[in-house]
Amino acid sequence: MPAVSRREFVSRSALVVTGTSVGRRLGAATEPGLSELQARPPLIVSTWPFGKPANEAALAALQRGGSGLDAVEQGIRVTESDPNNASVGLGGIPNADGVVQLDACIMSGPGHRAGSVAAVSGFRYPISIARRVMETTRHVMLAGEGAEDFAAREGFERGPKVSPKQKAAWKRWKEAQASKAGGGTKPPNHDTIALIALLADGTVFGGCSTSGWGYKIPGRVGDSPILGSGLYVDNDVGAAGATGVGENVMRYCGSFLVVELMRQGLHPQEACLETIRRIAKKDPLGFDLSINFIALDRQGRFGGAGTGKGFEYAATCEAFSSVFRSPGLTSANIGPVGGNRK
Ligand code: SD4
Repeated sequence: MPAVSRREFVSRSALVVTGTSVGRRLGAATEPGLSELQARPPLIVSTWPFGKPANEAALAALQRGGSGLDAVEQGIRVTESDPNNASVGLGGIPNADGVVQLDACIMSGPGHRAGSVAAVSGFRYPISIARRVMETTRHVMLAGEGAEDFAAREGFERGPKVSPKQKAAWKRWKEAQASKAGGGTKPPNHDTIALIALLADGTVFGGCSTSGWGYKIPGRVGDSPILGSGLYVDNDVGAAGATGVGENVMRYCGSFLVVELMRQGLHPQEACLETIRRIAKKDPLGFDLSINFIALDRQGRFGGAGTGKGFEYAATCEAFSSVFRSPGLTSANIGPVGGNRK
């Protein structure tokens, strides 16, 4: 990977970052300057405003004396158990067959350990199953029926394969698909929780969980359970996580790239921006990719970046728990060199 010179990077980023004014209020979220994006650990950062209560649960787990893995697991379980969250856990939007299939992974910086499950139905807490895969098996990833059999043997809590609310919406979607008008039905939005944590002792942990792309082809697995794509942790450097269209993250090992750019010295937010720029330069869709990253490093610096107008993420430490708006990259402001590709 070519080294990115900091001077070159900063001057290029000035061309493409939207809305960089320091501390500007955007709705409930603040878009701060880089110098504000640093906190004394323990520090927890996660995707979307719904990450804030998850972060707070993670911090509480640490304050009770829990480990970094406990913090990640307890935090993500908050989101997985929210029946109103249509993109994480069993309240999520189902696949095209009307069944919610969940993806999740967890990573420990110490020991560089990882566990992952993909396309799991009928269990409430895929993040906990991923942790159990990591801690009790010789494998890293279990998928589909095998992962469900494992979860059943381990006694994990079950739940309905789809919520009544999402089942009704799926039926309407099916009917629209079957009718002539259905041809243009847009797939629903989808989100993910990626949650990364830096502990006071400098160790780094992370997890990721999603129900994935609504009405996806059964068996489809996105970036979220794929190490290096939806999540990556390196105890020497920091951690990164992704949300957005998994197909556009996993082809580029997006979270791994963010961490590698931090290893080269970039601030986490600059690393997220540069990753998106690198991906957009190669991809035929340019900046129309719908991808977003969060990152933190061992110095307690953190940040995020997304395509389009950017996105909102949550950061929590003992001094604050807030939702921030990331800068966004669009084809409109990249200029004549890389921009306006369709
Ligand atoms: C996926 N990346 O399955 C997840 C979904 C997501 O915003 O994050 N959507 O592709």
